[in-house]
Amino acid sequence: MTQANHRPAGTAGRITVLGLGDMGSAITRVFLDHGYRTTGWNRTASKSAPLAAAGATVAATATEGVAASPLVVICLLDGTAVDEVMGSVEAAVAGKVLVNLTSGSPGQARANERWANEHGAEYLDGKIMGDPPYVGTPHVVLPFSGSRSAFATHEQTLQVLGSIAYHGTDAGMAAVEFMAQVAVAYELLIGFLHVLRLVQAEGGDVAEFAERIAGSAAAYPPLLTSMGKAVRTGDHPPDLGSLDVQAALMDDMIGHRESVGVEAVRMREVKELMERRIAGGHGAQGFSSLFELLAGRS
Ligand code: FVH
Repeated sequence: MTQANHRPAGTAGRITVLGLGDMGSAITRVFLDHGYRTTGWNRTASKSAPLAAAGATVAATATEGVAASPLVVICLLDGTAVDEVMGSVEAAVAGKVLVNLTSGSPGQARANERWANEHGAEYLDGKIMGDPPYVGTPHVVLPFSGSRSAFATHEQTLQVLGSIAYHGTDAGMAAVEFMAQVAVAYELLIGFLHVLRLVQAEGGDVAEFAERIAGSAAAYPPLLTSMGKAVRTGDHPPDLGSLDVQAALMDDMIGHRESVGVEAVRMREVKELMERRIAGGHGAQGFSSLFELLAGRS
């Protein structure tokens, strides 16, 4: 093990980062900047050099890295890499807290926690919502889940990475949060692109239209939170007006799109759900009540 600068022995304030790619390197630098005695390991050793120059200790093997600190942060490419590296350090993880920040599914997180617990380690799963240059600022959001005691013990340390939140003892919930947040973006933005297609097909200026939508986006936060409460309680006030009124527009929405060669699959889904909900006697309720049909209720 090479140490860039000599520090007293002992493990207080010691952190190890396994994986010194773009994100792992950014995380290591933030820990160093906050005075943590940080050890780094990377499969390709050359990537460790800049971190050594910044004051990190470089571990020659992942096992050496795990042995160096009570808190081990894992930031590798994917679940396969995590499985490979964890498989190579099995004996060393006993008594450690493993914090896995690698992207992955809720199922992978739960399997990782089982593996860690079977090998005498505590496990926290975390996901990184933000890019490497912003690590260490509030702009990077990190949901965590898994061991409540491990989170309580290391919360202050993890807070240096960005805006953190604990999502409960189910190790999969950080991944659920990450996937859901990304899904909202993709669901909203693919619909937005289809609307831009509509505007363009009618000769409108898509950038000017986007500016107008951006200007009206302020109306969405209260609508989203009220719809979340409506879905939780099952009480669906007429949010965008009643379904009876909203449904009356749908044929025109679909017909217009198809008249200019723009797909209408999402509008057809909305129309079909509205009509089913109205037929079920819920025409006075709002758009949020379509959730009941998505959840398999009439
Ligand atoms: N970069 C970003 O903007 C996003 C932001 C949101 C979160 N993601 C996730 O962060 C994880 C790491 O991403 P990254 O950007 O650091 O990725 P790379 O720069 O490609 O570094 C990957 C590291 O993983 C190591 N690695 C890959 N496969 C293996 C393996 N089989 N065994 C051991 N290590 C492996 C790789 O090592 P090397 O190629 O340098 O030897 C890098 O250290 C990721 O989950 C993103 O989804 C980033």
